[in-house]
Amino acid sequence: MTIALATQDTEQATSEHDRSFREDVLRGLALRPKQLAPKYFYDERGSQLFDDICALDEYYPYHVELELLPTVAADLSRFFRAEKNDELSIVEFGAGSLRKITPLLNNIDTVKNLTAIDISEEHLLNSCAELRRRYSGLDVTPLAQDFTLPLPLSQTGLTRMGFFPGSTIGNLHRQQALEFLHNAGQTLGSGAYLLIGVDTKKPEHILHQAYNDPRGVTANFNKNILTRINRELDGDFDLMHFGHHAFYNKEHGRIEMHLRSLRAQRVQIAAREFYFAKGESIHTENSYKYHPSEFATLARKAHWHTRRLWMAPDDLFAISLLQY
Ligand code: AVI
Repeated sequence: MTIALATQDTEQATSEHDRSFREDVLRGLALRPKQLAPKYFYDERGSQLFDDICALDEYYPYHVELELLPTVAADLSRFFRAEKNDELSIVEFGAGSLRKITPLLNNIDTVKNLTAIDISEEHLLNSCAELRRRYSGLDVTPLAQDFTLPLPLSQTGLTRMGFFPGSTIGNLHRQQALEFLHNAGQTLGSGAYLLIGVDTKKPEHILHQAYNDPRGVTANFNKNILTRINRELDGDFDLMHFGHHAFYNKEHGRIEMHLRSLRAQRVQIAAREFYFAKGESIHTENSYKYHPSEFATLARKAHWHTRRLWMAPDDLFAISLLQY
């Protein structure tokens, strides 16, 4: 029953998503500098490429967070028992391939249900089916939509904990991050928890390697957004004439990813024409890095209070438990 309803909503959400993709792309490429929203990386192939990035040694945020999660989960299990929160309902934002939930499900035996929200529908449905096979007593509900928006969740009477791993919050501008935290608070409700992974500031060479892997997986991930525009919006980008460019912007405390035009060229998209000068770039992604105290201050502005903080070795990554 729950699943049938979620699928109906999903169809509506998909056509809205197609419409906003077209509008966002046309608007973004008319801006100076040109820009595209990183949420559009994640079609089926983009989600697969992101999984390939996570398999790279250079992309430390994935491995480091995954290694920290069993410790976090064991602590959380004790924490919730001490707080007398017997049964838990988890809402995962930007669920992707749902790999990070596994340490929580393996260590906290009071999780009764999981709502998994992600924009990439096919990927999400496959991951949810897999989780249902592995955790037979767990009620799993997929929601294919933009996780940054507020969601009307039905009351369960259980303690609710949002889960937002992977430092995906880093892909939001500070104002958007505040809005996400605010919306998550509204979605989860007063007294709810949010377990959130946040990438930290660190020596630049580590950051540089993580976003410029020698095998070019990150470059392919970045360029996939052009392939998607070609396919879905009748575009004619020539991928050979765009280059991946990623660097740490110290002033803003973020990695920036760009697609740089390697020559002067014109591109048609949805019967519109866009001109690119040689060297002009499309800004495709920011990945903000936060000192833990900086992040706690941001969270507090959205009425979230830090209850616990776990740091990975060498302070490479942070996981915070917030309460609303
Ligand atoms: C999903 N997100 C947290 C990744 C990041 O590190 O900002 C996306 C990514 N972009 C390039 N590599 C990985």
